[in-house]
Amino acid sequence: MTTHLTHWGAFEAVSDGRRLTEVRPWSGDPEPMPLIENVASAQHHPTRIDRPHIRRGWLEHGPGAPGRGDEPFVPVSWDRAFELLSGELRRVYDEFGAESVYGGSYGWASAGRFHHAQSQVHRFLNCLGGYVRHVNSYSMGTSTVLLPHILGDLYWMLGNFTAKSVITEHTELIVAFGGLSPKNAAVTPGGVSRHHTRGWLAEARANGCRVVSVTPLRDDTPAEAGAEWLASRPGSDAALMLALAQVLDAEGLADNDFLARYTVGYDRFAAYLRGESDGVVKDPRWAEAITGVPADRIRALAHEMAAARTLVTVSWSLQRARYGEQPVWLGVVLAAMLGQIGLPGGGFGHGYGSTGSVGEPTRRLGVPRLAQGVNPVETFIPVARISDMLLNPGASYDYNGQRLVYPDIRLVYWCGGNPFHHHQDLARLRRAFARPDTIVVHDAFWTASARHADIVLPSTMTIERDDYGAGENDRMFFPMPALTRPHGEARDDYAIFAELSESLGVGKEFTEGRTAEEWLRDLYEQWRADLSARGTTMPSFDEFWAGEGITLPVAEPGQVVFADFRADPDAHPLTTPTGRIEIFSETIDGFGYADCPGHPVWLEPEEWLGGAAAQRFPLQLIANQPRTKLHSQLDVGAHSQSVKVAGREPVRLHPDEASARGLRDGDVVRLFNDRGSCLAGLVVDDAVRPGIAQLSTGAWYDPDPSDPTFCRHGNPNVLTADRPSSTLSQGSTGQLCLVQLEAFTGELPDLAVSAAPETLPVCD
Ligand SMILES: Nc1nc2c(c(=O)[nH]1)N[C@H]1C(S)=C(S)[C@@H](COP(=O)(O)OP(=O)(O)OC[C@H]3O[C@@H](n4cnc5c(=O)[nH]c(N)nc54)[C@H](O)[C@@H]3O)O[C@H]1N2
Ligand SMILES: Nc1nc2c(c(=O)[nH]1)N[C@H]1C(S)=C(S)[C@@H](COP(=O)(O)OP(=O)(O)OC[C@H]3O[C@@H](n4cnc5c(=O)[nH]c(N)nc54)[C@H](O)[C@@H]3O)O[C@H]1N2
Ligand SMILES: [Mo]
Repeated sequence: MTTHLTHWGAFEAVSDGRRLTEVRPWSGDPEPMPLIENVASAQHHPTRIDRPHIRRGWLEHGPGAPGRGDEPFVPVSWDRAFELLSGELRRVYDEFGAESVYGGSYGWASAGRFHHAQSQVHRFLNCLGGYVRHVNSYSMGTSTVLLPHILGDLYWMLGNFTAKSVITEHTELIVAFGGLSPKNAAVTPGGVSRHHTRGWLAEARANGCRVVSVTPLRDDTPAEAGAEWLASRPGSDAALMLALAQVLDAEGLADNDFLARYTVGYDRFAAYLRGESDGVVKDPRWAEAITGVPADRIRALAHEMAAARTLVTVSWSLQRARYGEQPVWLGVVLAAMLGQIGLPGGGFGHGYGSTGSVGEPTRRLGVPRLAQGVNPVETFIPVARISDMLLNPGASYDYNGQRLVYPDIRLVYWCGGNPFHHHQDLARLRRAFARPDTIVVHDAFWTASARHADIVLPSTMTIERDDYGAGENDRMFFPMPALTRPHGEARDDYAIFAELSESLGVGKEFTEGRTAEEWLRDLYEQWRADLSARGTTMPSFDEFWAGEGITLPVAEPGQVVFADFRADPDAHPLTTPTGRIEIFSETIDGFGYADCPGHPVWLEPEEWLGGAAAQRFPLQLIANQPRTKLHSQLDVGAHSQSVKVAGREPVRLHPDEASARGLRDGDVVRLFNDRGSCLAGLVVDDAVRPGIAQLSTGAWYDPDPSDPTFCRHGNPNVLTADRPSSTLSQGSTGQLCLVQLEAFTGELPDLAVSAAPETLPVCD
């Protein structure tokens, strides 16, 4: 048995050299995840890319030839692929410069840290002179920009949020906006070793902790928590939070000493709560009409929060929506009004149910990584502005107090991500992808992004190469020796870039004369020597490689976030402009953005159940993270396939919504709005609030050949809008949009995406 790490857990496997013959969860995992079943079953699937391919039109007519996404591919040898790609890279860098290459290449790739695809592609492009990069993420793009203005750096917080063990011991009430999802906490970037969300919540409950789960889906919080379910309208959390704040303010429950000592701007916010600034008191009755939560329940909850040690936690999904700043900011404000920030088990959290790492003890050490080099290009985009950038070269736009200009992109290089999974409004993305001269994709599978590229290079899967890895804030550092040889002619991204950089005259810069095996050993030994100089002893590389993984030390097992700020705000100020929690931000106010003013407010989104658009499209689509896979990864794998209905992605609907449409469990249905439509397989479930259609992300986009707005498989991103959360953060809003749903009555179309695309005879 050899151990291997994925973003969704560690497993032990036996291999015959070509495939895994036995897979079982890592013995140290108390709550193993069935997602590991996707790996072996996908490895030799017909959608593996077995050799380099070039799109026919590009091969015949050169860069810029139309037909991207519609044409067959021509298999070529590696030598031919390197010749064509290095020639094209040379042309673009020489004629248009590094500012014309988009190498942001957003995506999760695989868990192993040396073969981390983004590190590899960024290092490679830096050797060539740099590239236009992206900032922020689809995960937390809105919070990443907001929080430094009002509370502090999000990435610091994610590693330092109060430990789950402290919550178990001290917290009496968790108010979880967006729930505490065990399916999401199954995943950590770089891997989770020990899953324990259910166990943690069961223990907290046994210790007297109550959970209120504010979400449209009952199972966003596991049964073990025994949670009260408040099924408010999606997109309305800011109104609910304002009403909770209004009760605290009006009924003398706010901690005024805390507000005076640790925060700035409460008065201006309170004037809004009280209706002094706009004539509308934000009381529970006002919020009931918006959220659907009874006013009495809101008032009582505010009292319960003030009477208990309360953790207010907001999932990341709430900010992946229009005006997504507001519920995050208000979560901070509520926690400040309760006066519990910096106390054990109280205060504000963000993402306890969004990833496995939040609330894990803060790890003291990083793990070895390959340096990415220096990118001299200053131009960047907020990551979710990809279509805007490609469609509008030279246009200017606002972001976080800056005025920026979109570059003119000639070449797009993607390695380790799937934009036709992650971006919104896929028909628009397709138009955007038609613009550049050349699109290059490395992937192990024929994803929709690979099918929309010109030069497609087959990368290995993580089980096919030597690596090592540890998840963010995870204590286990695993060796990951290759379990099998590669599928077909697949190569490691590192090997591909090594060869390309050689032919482009920067081989020495990229490889520094090392093979991947030499890098693994050298990076490890360098790390070990650095630690040894600081008094921490680690095994030699050979011992590590032959072992079962090592346990990394943590700084302190029971951290309490902002405890030092609470103890002495002058000695330990926050990193905000005032050093205090900013309930009113002069900086944000100074930007003058109507869609994100100087203090948190309720703003009505374009697409929500309380608005006019719901007359035509009466269901709120929840496009959340999938339970049976990570994003689009290994969608062809056994566990992902096990929940499909007639081969389509499952969509969940409340029994009343199903019967109102004459639909039954197992029916194939069509979801649609003005942007697009898709098929899905119906699952009728009363865990879903009425008014909701829950279709998780991850089904590979399978456009109808005559209509790219129609996905035959169930990718919700043909329906979502390519609108930013706000001008401030320009974050993704993929979580929510409005749709209608009906029976699908036509002949069920075959899926093209579950087979390799059409290929022509080899050309060399
Ligand atoms: N509607 C809607 N859309 C969303 C979201 C939402 O909530 N709603 N959530 C968003 C979020 S939070 C995220 S993070 C994104 C995720 O978006 P992505 O991270 O782009 O999605 P993945 O499917 O993880 O894509 C990773 C790709 O890398 C490939 N890969 C794996 N290992 C390797 C390797 O070693 N080398 C190479 N070259 N490739 C490799 C995989 O096969 C896969 O195609 O989606 C976003 N999209
Ligand atoms: N199994 C699995 N786990 C994952 C991932 C995966 O792909 N698969 N992806 C990982 C990644 S990259 C990320 S960024 C995180 C994302 O973590 P999150 O963003 O927290 O996860 P989601 O599943 O998108 O959303 C969580 C829940 O929020 C609820 N919700 C949606 N809109 C609203 C709203 O307006 N108000 C309220 N109160 N609730 C709402 C939905 O019911 C949804 O199920 O998950 C990580 N974990
Ligand atoms: Mo994410």
